[in-house]
Amino acid sequence: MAVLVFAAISCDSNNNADSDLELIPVNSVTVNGYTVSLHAQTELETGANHLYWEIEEDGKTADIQSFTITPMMDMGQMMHSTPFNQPVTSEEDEDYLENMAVFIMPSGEMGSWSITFEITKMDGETVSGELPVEIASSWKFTSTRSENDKVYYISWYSPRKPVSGNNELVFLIHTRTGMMNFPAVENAELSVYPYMDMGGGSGHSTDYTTPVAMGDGFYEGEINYSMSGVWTTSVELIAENDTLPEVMFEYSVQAK
Ligand SMILES: [Cu+2]
Repeated sequence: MAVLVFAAISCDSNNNADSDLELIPVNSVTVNGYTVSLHAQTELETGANHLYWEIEEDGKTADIQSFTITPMMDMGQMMHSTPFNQPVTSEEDEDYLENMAVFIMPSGEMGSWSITFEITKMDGETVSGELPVEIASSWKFTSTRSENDKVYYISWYSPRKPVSGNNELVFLIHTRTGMMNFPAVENAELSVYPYMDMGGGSGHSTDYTTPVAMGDGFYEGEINYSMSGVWTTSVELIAENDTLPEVMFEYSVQAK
């Protein structure tokens, strides 16, 4: 489902420079003759990332039964995972297995990330390993907490590169039910407000439609930026009859 949503967005937004699959290498490791290479569209960062995996044996795409992953952050006192799904054949390029991972913290003094993987070979034997990854901090991710301490992770999914004029406005929302469990929040309501501060106490909003639930934690709307420059967008989440503390995204919109 996530892949379908992504594909739909790519087709709709002809202003999007990365709608063609252009990948950069992130990291790779060889275990028992299998080389596992991770690619992505940009450097990995907090919020939603599409991960593209290539598994090779003797320089050719390996014939395997399955490939599964688990992203883990080691924080010394504890370890935790993050919202993610398992790789499936990419619809954009079938040479890759593709999945999405929403990294909830950047790498740094707090801890380090790695993605553990398991390959099931055709004979049923398994090969496992891990790939360290570096997660940069980005403006596209934030979180908010309810009074009874339930945490909600809010990812700014689209536009990844906001431009003046019309953009798909898509958020992705998850919660946490354990250190390894981060389910999508499917039936929340969002209240958003884009604003441009023009200085001297004046400012303005712009045309937009409120993102609505599309399943799998995706909330889709549209935004039409009337100007390039620095914008903020506040997001208020109403989940389980609870209105959560407002969060704010701040980013710059490029002239088209
Ligand atoms: Cu962490």
